[in-house]
Amino acid sequence: MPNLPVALSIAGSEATGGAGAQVDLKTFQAHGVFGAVALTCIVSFDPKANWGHRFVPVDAQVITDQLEAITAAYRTDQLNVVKLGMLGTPGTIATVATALQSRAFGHVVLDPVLICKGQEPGAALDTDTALKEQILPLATFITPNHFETLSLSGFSRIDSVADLTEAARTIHKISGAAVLAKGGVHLSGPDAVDVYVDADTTEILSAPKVGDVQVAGAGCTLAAAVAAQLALGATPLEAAKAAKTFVTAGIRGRLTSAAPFDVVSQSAGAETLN
Ligand code: PXL
Repeated sequence: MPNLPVALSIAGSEATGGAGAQVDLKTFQAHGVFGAVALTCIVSFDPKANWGHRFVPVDAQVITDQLEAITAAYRTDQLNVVKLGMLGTPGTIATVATALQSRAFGHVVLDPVLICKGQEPGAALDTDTALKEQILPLATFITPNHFETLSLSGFSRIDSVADLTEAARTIHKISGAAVLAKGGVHLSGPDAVDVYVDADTTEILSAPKVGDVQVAGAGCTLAAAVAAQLALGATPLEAAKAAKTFVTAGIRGRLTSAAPFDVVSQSAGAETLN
């Protein structure tokens, strides 16, 4: 029996389980990939303050310690894929960049989380620069949403699939990574359109929109599904397509709660896997 593939998530905890490391582990598990986590921060929504984010960063040394334990336990042939979610502060970005430089991973899937739904865009400015300078060059696969695609490409607006394609190409040129840029509900029309770009391929991935309200955790789920597929040996384009199918089913089967956003169900996504 070959060993299970292992994937590493470097991400934050979102206590309700709708985003972050919790989503990464559930998504890895749904794919039959063994998950390890180095936690970067702890997010607790505040139901008394409009479900705003209470954010506590994990100490840099503790992040380094977690990564030391994980990389000592799993050698490169077993753990070849890392997925990066919310890093949250410039200090954490520097710590993670250093760790990634000292251990080779075949695939570094970057979900370039700048802000979460409901946060003010201004909160992203300092992490934005650090992420671009230190993490982007290390990524092999990037999954920016509409806002992150604007930020990483420098485009002032993205209103069409053609704009999204040009912006994805720009991010590919800057980073060298495969890019899966997500139009989501920000582009009008009946379909949720994502654009995949790598050195050889530009491909439009579309699926009918499931309503026109955003569901939380979709970005985390998509990037984690890409990471899991890569750990299972898929090509980047195959991983992008399978991850889109997984997240679309997960949105369709979403979970409703007293929180203001519905969240993706990874169990519903798992039904797309055989
Ligand atoms: O969905 C982005 C995201 C990622 N990671 C953590 C989060 C959020 C949004 O709330 O809390 C930990």
